[in-house]
Amino acid sequence: MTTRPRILVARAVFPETIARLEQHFEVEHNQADAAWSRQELLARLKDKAGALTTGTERIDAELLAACSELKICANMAVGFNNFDVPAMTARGVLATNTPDVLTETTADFGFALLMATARRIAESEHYLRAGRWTKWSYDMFAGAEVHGSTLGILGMGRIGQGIARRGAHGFGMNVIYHNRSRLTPELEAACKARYVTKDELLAKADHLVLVLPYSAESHHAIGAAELARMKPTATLVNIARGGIVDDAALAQALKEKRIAAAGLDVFEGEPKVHPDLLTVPNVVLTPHIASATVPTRRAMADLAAENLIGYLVGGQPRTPLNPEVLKKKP
Ligand code: 8YV
Repeated sequence: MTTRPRILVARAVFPETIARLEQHFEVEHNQADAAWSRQELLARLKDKAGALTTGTERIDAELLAACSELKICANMAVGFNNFDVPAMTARGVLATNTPDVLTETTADFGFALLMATARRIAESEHYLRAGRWTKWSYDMFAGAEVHGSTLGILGMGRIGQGIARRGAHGFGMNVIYHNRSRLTPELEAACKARYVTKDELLAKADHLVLVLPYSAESHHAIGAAELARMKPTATLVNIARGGIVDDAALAQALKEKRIAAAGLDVFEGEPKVHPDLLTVPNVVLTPHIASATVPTRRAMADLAAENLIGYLVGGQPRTPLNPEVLKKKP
């Protein structure tokens, strides 16, 4: 009897994904609401050939040293800041993520958060539900203009470009961006986006959307100094990663109305949220749901499963992050 590879699914996912994986693997999966602790994850991974992770499980040199059977970690997320990719490559462990399948959905959400923030939708809904709407007033929940305003984008990968296209083509916005590298002229034309320095981006954006990957380099890319350079009428939207924004500095800036408002889907230390952000009214807070539509989450789970099956059973993984590992596969 041939033994099937053992894999770990670190968080609860669609039952259909588990059923599909069970056709090929012995699957141990976390059916609880909560994530396993680091120690528990490490203990459970020791005898596994693969893992389906969801973007929060830290896969680093220490864990890899303890899990000598591990061959692949398939993140069900496009972001992979939970992976130490060089350490994985050194150990011959394949890393995969789920790009493309969530681009448009996440860009939709970025735009929704921008609209909700600029037009004060959450704040006004709370007011109405609290029974406080008793009269009309000329300035009641008067927010910031979206159409025709300047949209700034920090990080111009696939999702950033999706937001730029929505802003330029749907809302006639003047789009400026800053990124580690400039887009090709063709891509800039498709998004009608103009490359600027980070300083110009901060100074000119009416709405600044953060879509850059998290790394040591982007840690607190928006802190007190950057917030001070923004217009007092500006809004800030973060759909990238907590840690890119200094949440304490942001809460202070919002309290003092040094910027008008913020929309945040990600937080430093989430699911904990900085207590000061919970008390300021001019911030829209959502629990890391930018990719959360049923079809997109299914597509992400399918792609992560296909990467595991492709690598451990046969065929090819679809979206490897360290393809050099494939060349060394015995
Ligand atoms: C995920 C994300 O929902 O893809 C990403 O990088 O942040 C989200 O789409 C999250 O990582 C859980 O899978």
